[in-house]
Amino acid sequence: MEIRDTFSRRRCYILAAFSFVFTFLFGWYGLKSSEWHPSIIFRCTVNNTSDDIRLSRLDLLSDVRLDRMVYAKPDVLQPPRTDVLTITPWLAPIVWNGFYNRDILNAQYHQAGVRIGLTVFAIKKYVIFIKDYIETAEKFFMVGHKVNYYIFTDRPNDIPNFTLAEGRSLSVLEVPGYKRWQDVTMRRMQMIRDHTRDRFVNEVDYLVCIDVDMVFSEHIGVEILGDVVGVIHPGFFGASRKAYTHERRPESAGYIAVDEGDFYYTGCFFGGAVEDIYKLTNFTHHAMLADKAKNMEALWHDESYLNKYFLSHKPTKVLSPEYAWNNYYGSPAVVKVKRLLHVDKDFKAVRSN
Ligand code: 5GW
Ligand code: MN
Repeated sequence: MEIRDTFSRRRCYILAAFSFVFTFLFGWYGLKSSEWHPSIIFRCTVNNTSDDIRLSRLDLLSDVRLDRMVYAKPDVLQPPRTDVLTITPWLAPIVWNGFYNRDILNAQYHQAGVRIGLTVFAIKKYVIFIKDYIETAEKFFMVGHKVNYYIFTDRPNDIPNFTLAEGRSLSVLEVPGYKRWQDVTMRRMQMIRDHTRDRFVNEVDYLVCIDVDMVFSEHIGVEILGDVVGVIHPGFFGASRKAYTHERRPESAGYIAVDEGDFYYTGCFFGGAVEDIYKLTNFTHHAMLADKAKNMEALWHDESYLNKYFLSHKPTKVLSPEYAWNNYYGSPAVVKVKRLLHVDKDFKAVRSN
């Protein structure tokens, strides 16, 4: 009797100590860290593939809980800046430095487990740009999120090996190098369309399409994501409609009248939800073909057709020229941060076949 009493009391002590340690450890984890963020628990229950159950460093990167974040209250009467337009007449935000909180956005998109594809073309001699492009993208592009790089090239052997951060992958897609440079740039639309339909829809939620003759020089993150995303050309943000270099011949499929057009969007950077990129690239490719049938080509090639698309399919998010800067345009006061920079091209070296 006595023996049994002692035994069960000891067992009771052990149990109590154990449950104390257990509660303490898990309680502390729950409060202190985001490893047990509700989004992760949610993802573990809905996705039962082993890959998703294993917590990776990417999951740990959500070091903020959306419901426990401390930040300055948005002030209705005090906009952070008053020097630039921040919303279009169709109520799409225009993204400028100073208006958004990266932590909130990261937590939101992380919770959704967003997957982003970055397409880039390195055809013929333009392969020389790819090294700096990918290396700087690793530093500044969507850090902490899932990223697939898709490099389209006719010279797969000239694409170097890259060491990528966790959650990021790179695919080299072999494509033809068109003879005329105009075709090299314009056919990008067709190639993005085809690969979107055949592959990208199964792999990513958003696609971002950026010229290769660029380097990432500052943070570019999930603030750029939206269904249809265009970037204001750095040479035209202060220009009048008349000065926009849209295609002005009414016969062209890229035609925009002088009293129409919202912004002059750059052709070097566009993005959107993967389904919307299919529509955009399908439209612009068909516009190019329609002109080709008439033996025409719009003034600024794919850029002209892209601007035409955005006229009737207005971007749901517009990026300021911070996102496609060119030092040729100097350093105007409104551009506080240059996030993506055009590389000065040695035209002789890259444009002769
Ligand atoms: C070559 C000669 C003249 C114009 C373009 C090319 C070219 C473009 C090329 O030989 N290879 C190639 O991959 N491209 C792709 O098209 C690159 O992704 C490039 O960034 C994009 C647009 O051409 P860019 O960058 O020369 O156009 P701009 O308007 O930025 O000067
Ligand atoms: Mn370019």
